[in-house]
Amino acid sequence: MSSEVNVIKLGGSIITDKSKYYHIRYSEIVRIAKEISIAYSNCSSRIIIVHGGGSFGHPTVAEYQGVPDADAFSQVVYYMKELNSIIIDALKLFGVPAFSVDTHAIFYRDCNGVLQLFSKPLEEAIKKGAVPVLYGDAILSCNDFEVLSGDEIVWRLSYVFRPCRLLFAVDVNGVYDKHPSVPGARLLPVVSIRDVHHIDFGAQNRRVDVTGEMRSKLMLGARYWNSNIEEVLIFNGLKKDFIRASLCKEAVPGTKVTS
Ligand code: IP8
Repeated sequence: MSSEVNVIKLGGSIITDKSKYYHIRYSEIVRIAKEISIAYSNCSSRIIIVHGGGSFGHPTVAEYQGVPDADAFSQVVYYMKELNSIIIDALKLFGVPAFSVDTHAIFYRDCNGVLQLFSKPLEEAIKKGAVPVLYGDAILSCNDFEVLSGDEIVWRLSYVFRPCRLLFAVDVNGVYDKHPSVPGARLLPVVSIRDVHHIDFGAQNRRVDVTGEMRSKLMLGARYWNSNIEEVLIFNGLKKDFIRASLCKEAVPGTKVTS
């Protein structure tokens, strides 16, 4: 059993179908829950799961054109909790002691733009072998409401857990130097967050996504990088056994992110 905390982000596009509204990918969720359960029993009980908004969060935010008021806030939270419950149900089906942590209840953006977090419950849960499941969500900020991406949650949690591994399970094989459909596009085995501005993300971010995809994942890394981070991996969470293998520290094809 390894001692570091594994923070794994389940991208919204692997747990939902983003081409439709409020559409769950049940078979993928069940497979993922089973893989996490095997990893929990065999390799690491120190797991925090964060999932994206997928076809629950993003269309709701798009419909309201952001989170302009209390009504929009309430609706986004409502749909995200629906999605979160489905993930929790699947994990519990496979015996993972997962429990929901409402992002909007522990995160707050202060007037200096700093993302404040009440992390104590997460720290205690990890010590006791419970598996917190957070999600991209709407949160309260100094003057307004805003969307907090699951990616930023993952990077922010790296300040709390030492050492930690950050695992991003997405629906592509990793970071490419251009869109994979472009002839000659290369999967990058390693990306330094210092080189992020050289990558052409334009076509990689073609879907409707209110928080941005690969680019913002890496830009956030540049902002949050710190010495607690042992490893950052972006890999294809739709490939069978990759999620289990990543949690068990086995080699998984993908892109390693370095400082
Ligand atoms: O899918 C966004 O989280 P993400 C959450 O991790 C909402 O970017 C509410 C759209």
